[in-house]
Amino acid sequence: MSFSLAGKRVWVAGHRGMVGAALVRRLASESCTVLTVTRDDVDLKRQEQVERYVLAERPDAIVLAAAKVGGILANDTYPADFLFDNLVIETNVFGAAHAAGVDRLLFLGSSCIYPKLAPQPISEDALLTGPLEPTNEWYAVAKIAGIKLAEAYRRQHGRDYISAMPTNLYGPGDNFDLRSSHVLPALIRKAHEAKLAGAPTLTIWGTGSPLREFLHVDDCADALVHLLKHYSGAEHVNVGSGSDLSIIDLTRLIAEVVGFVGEIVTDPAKPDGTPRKLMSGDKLKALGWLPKVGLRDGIAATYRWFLEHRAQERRG
Ligand code: GFB
Repeated sequence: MSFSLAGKRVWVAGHRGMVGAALVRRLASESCTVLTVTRDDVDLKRQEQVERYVLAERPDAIVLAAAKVGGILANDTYPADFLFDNLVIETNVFGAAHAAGVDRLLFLGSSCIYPKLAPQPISEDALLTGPLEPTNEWYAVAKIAGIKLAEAYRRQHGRDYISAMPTNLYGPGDNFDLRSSHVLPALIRKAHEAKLAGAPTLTIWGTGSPLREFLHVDDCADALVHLLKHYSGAEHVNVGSGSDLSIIDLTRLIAEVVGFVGEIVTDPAKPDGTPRKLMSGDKLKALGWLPKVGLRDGIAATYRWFLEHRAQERRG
């Protein structure tokens, strides 16, 4: 299968988010026109605004990277927001795309769609084979609905809509707010602040034993463009790095990169979440794609981005 991006108009919905911004950077090297619109002009939660925009702009393809996202505590604390906002964004964008005759759409899910105790590494066909992880089931249900929307429009209307399931992502543009962030940016910030303060300890949430797979967002964007150009099919495709590590080992690695030399302390009162969610990358590999950014290099680059961004914030 081949979908040429040359001369095409591609709308990146959610271009201000970490993934959307990486996609815009990556698509700059394709000979296509990238369409973006801010929330002030088009609120993706307002159906008529989304319909009007898509009808007016007539993109040839849409990448739906807009979503309400957050780490384990945010997911657990705001279940209604994670379920409702994501469902509304998805139904609005899929509905507007179909109504305007847009025939190509790439939907982004998340590795948390899989059952909490799925056999590892998790292959695509594990979807809906068991109960979800309770801390993020609201978000997972919304993302499963998105996969099913893509599949349903394909089945009923012959639309070429596809879905990708990225693993835990990190990189430039990440959220470093400790209340809502994912673990990797949270630990970069905690390690940095502990180093500056000369603190003897750094506290991480949970037991430190859960295993997580991480992928740099630039690798993710590259994989998504690859899928956009080369994949058509009803089944979603996992997008991961192929290896995982424990949260405690991740903390040690981040402490080393940042230069924090104190002790790492666990806080078992905070949730661990799913014990492991390493995805199988076989399908994407068979489609001819492999990741490039190693975890240590990716963390170092993200730490540089964090320092630069903070410096800019202070100057601004
Ligand atoms: O990245 P994270 O928030 O989300 O947490 P999930 C991963 C693991 O890191 C959990 C631990 O076991 C956390 O308890 N952790 C340790 C920390 N210290 C910290 C910290 O300071 N901050 C955070 N945030 N975690 C999310 C889902 O699950 O993954 C979403 O809730 C989505 O729906 C996303 O799927 C990719 O990996 O557990």
